[in-house]
Amino acid sequence: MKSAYFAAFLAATAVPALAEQPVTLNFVAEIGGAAFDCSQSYDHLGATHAQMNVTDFRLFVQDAALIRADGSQQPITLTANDWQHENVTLLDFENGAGHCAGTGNAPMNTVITGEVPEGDYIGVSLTLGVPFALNHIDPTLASAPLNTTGMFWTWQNGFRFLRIDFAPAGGTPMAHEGHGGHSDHGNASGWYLHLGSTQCAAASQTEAPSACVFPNRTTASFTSFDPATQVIVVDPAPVLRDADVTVNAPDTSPGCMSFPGDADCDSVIPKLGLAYGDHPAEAQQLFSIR
Ligand SMILES: [Cu+2]
Repeated sequence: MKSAYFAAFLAATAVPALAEQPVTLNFVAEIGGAAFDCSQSYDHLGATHAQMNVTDFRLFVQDAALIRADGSQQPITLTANDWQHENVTLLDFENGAGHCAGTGNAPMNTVITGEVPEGDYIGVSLTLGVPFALNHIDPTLASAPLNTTGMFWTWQNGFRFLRIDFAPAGGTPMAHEGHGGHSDHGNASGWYLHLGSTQCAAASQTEAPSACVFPNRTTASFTSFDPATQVIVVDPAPVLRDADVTVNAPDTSPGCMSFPGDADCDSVIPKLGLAYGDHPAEAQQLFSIR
């Protein structure tokens, strides 16, 4: 009697094996609607329609998910590889050639790959960021892609979630050169768009923080998206539309690096979907679908 009850209990609680279906999210990088290429220059950037080279173009995406018709989200179980670890993917659109020879490297990745339970999905959601639990680690000891030192900021702040670096085309010098608190920038000869967590309180510079005042993770959701036929476009031009990328605010990081009190960020961070100082968040304009 007791064993029969136990067998029935087991049968009732056995989880049927759900078939999985592979999913690939394809990304394309563009600058003002033109395909991104390290060897190109791009016109009409920012409020002054500047001509700029792009010298780096990489970003971390966490928590990629497909959306069901009822609005619920199915996290994508990522394929573990050199570009993906747990729930984070590094997208790398630069090939280390041309204008990207300074900070870039040859490998590239333009996809998120993984699987979801078989089902009907109508949309996609993703977050620009590195999860807190993975963000404040030692990159020299971390698994790929979190060993990408070109994306590492400081222990305290963690990784740059987004790194898109601009330099004036034709060698035109920047009007002001920033005097940021970073030790890793060398000559500030460009306008750098870096998003990451800021004001992360820690006991010391080499200890992980317990929290950040400004996590600066931003989510994009598209409720009608077919991974088989559509792409996710990453384009910083709409984000920079109202910024002058030919000047750096004096005594701040060169360009906009998310740190509080940098006038170069006033019109930029809100267009990433995040509040900045007394500038409220706007709809994010970095990601779109096509
Ligand atoms: Cu920086």
